[in-house]
Amino acid sequence: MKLYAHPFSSYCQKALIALYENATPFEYRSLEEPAANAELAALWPLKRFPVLVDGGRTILESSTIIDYLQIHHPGPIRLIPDGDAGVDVRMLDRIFDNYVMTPMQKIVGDRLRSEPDRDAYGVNEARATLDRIYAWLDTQLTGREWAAGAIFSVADCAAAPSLFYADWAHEIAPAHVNLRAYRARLLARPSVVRAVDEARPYRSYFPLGAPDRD
Ligand SMILES: N[C@@H](CCC(=O)N[C@@H](CS)C(=O)NCC(=O)O)C(=O)O
Repeated sequence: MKLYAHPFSSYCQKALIALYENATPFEYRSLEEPAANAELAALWPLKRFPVLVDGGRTILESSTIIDYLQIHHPGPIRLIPDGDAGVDVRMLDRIFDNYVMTPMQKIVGDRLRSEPDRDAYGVNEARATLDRIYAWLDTQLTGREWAAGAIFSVADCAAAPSLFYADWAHEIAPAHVNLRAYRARLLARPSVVRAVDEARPYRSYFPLGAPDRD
């Protein structure tokens, strides 16, 4: 199995956390390497990453990669439970991607644009979305260890990098004690520690300036 990924990419960290949770063997095709970029372009014209290649099969989209791993390379940690519990973790996975990762990327991506191309309205909207989702998540997380309850799941794989970077882009208010404590628990989980540590050499890539913490 080959994973096309960059260590600093939030969606790649999501897939990497799933792989590290189960110590699943794979070849890391780092997108720091020009050859890996050329291979990625041939696999997926949108050149979004991560992309997983297993034999003749190409799997796009981080959530689907985690789904695929559980079916074809299962390990002791089942990140997507069966039945109704599976609905809960998939729902939260979509929420972290759509309402934490997307607005975070809007704020970060805007800073990479030249001044005349910046979108102040869109960035303000993204900040407002983050404020609303932080408040909602803070309530949801009352009494929970992980996103959906007691079991670490695909939702936590999505939550870890999205909250990691979102807090850098638009800080989680101190009043959101549940959410801040959850982010800290995620950052202490060994699979997440590994993904964050592998990305450390690339912190200068963060266009808003990486804060001196985490
Ligand atoms: N929905 C995709 C999003 C992937 C994505 O946007 N990845 C970013 C890196 S975190 C990327 O490819 N950025 C490069 C680009 O937008 O061209 C997934 O879940 O894998």
